[in-house]
Amino acid sequence: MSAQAIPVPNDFNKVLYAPLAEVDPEVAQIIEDETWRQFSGLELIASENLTSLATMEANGSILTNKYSEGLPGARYYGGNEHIDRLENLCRERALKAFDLDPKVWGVNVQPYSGSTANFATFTALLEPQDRIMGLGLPDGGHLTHGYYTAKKKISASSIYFQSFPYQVDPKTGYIDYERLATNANLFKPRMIICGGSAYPRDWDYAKLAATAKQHSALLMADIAHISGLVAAKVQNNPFEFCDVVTTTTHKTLRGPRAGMIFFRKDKDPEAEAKINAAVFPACQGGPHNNTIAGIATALRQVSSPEFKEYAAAVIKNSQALGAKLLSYGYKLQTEGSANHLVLWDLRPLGLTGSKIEKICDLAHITINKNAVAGDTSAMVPGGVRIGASALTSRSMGPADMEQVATFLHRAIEISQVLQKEAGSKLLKDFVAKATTGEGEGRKLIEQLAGDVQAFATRFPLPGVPDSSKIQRPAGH
Ligand code: DSN
Repeated sequence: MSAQAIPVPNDFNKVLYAPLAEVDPEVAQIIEDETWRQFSGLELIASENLTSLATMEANGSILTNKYSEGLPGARYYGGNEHIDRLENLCRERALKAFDLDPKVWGVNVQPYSGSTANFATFTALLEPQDRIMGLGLPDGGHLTHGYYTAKKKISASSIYFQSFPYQVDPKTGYIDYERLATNANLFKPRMIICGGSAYPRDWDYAKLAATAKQHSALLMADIAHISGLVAAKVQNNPFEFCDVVTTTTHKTLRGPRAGMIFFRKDKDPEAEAKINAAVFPACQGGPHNNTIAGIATALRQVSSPEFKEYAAAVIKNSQALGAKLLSYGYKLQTEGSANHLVLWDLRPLGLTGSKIEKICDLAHITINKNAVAGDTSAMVPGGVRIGASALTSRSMGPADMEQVATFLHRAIEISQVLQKEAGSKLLKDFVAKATTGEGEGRKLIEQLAGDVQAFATRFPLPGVPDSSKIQRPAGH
């Protein structure tokens, strides 16, 4: 067949064919700035990672155009023959990545995020006002596991369900499973939720399953943070004990931003129908097919031997960073880490998480303030959470993580100088000195920022085929 000439688009449609830099220089500039920030800084947010070029290509593809409410083979729109293939492939890869028997487990890959995956799971398996127990937010749990305060029900999971959190032992920082069991005897939960956002240790699913069984409660694991480590079998396996497992896809799993729900089909023959109906139409509309393509691509990588090496390296790196911080005499919750993160208790230093987050930001080190066990005010968290997943994706090893810990140590020393210079403990005075002051503290921040950039730019940035071509944008 001879090639036919395709007419050029008419004037008002020309915009549909031009590259971003041409049609929207403002957004293009923001992307360029953010690329430089990711390349020239140290990304230590425990819930973040740096996904692959292939995943980004899939995620930014033409699949974004398609509506496909429903499931493969049963859609509310025509034209879904390729989307059906894609979603089936993604589901197959999801089960394979976690080594799950498709006769026993099913998966829904449509959730837009971890939060909606969790709410859809509650919608599917609970009645309104049923009782749930999850790890409390100030103890390292996640908002969506029933968080509320004395004044307000914050998460929808506490608005529509009765929530009674469990806690870590404030002395050790480890989950207090015995107290959980005692409280479960009183509260009689319908569901126990394992999983957290800032818990540096592995989970004893067998213990939680025993407590759940005693009350005929469902056991759910939200493995958002650790799913890459679970898939690589370098953490305990929740699938052995849980009825339902949710995850995000962009943390240790290193995919695009989304969620998944795995459900056991053999114990509850209706689980599949209930979960699927809860995702759509109960909680969501059309799936984001471009994202599902990104998940599928990431899951293919997860099943590779290299990913298993990556996951093991994440834990080694987190432990190397923790050990170096401990060697400076700092206090870590649980004295270290068994996964991708450490939780650093700053209270013995007279510093707050907000101050260290701010100093680190000024020095191109990205971390987040976080409550530590025993914190009395959620507004002034006493620690910071530090994760190793993203820097491990940048090919850093334990010696590099020790260097990172040395930078963090300098950030602490600088904060102590600034605190003295500010003459008060107020955050606003501290920030003023850190940003506009002309004292020693400000000078030290600039030195640290320079050293961090020089170090970070030695490592490649995933998703960018040739990092040496990344330009420092004007004004940075
Ligand atoms: N916001 C994520 C975290 O930082 O842990 C969880 O959703």
